[in-house]
Amino acid sequence: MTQDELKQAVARAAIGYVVDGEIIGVGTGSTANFFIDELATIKDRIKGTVASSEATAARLKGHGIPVFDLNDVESIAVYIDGADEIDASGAMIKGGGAALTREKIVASVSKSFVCIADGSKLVETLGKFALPVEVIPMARNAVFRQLAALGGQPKVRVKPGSDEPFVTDNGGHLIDVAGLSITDPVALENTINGMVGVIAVGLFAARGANVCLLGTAEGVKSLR
Ligand code: ABF
Repeated sequence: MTQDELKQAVARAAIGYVVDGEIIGVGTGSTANFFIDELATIKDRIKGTVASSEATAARLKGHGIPVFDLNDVESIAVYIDGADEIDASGAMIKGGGAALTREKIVASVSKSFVCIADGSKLVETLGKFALPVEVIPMARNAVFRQLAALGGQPKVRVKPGSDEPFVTDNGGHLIDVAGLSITDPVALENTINGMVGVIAVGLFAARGANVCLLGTAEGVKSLR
């Protein structure tokens, strides 16, 4: 099976976690996009969605699926999203798709977090994927120096074909930190969150996934 077929399989399996009549939190990325397309086939069963990025909101609206502002929502039954890496405990690195901050916000309000990923995302120790950190632009270089002091190799994410910093949906810049071996994800998440100027770090460890559906050649496996 191709990687896309594996992603599509887990996206289909995630439909089983959709709660009828409720609001669903929806992630960002190619696997989440497959989930959105599957969700469209049962859109009459749900009240609506909260999106984790402008791109996800546009795709949902394109299917005629209601998209609510999080400030107008009391609770979210389940959050369904991809990941860049996930370990056996359900801790994740997210943010390759530049949506980590809103993903973390929507996940934090959701009763349950279902991660959907192709099997290649499962790792023993997080960190092979460069850890994304969203920062307030004026603090970019100050945070960059602190991240380098952690022993990683930070790099400012730039716009394609440019050396201008990429700008997120929230007006933030992104620093991707390579070379970290994250043996204590919760501790590192707290350390980086404590750096002044950091908006969010792409470590979802203090609140990881409750369920992780992995697409493999042998079928969809539930990690947790
Ligand atoms: C999103 O899913 C991002 O946090 C993460 O980067 C992305 C994974 O992308 P894909 O599903 O395309 O592999 O939640």
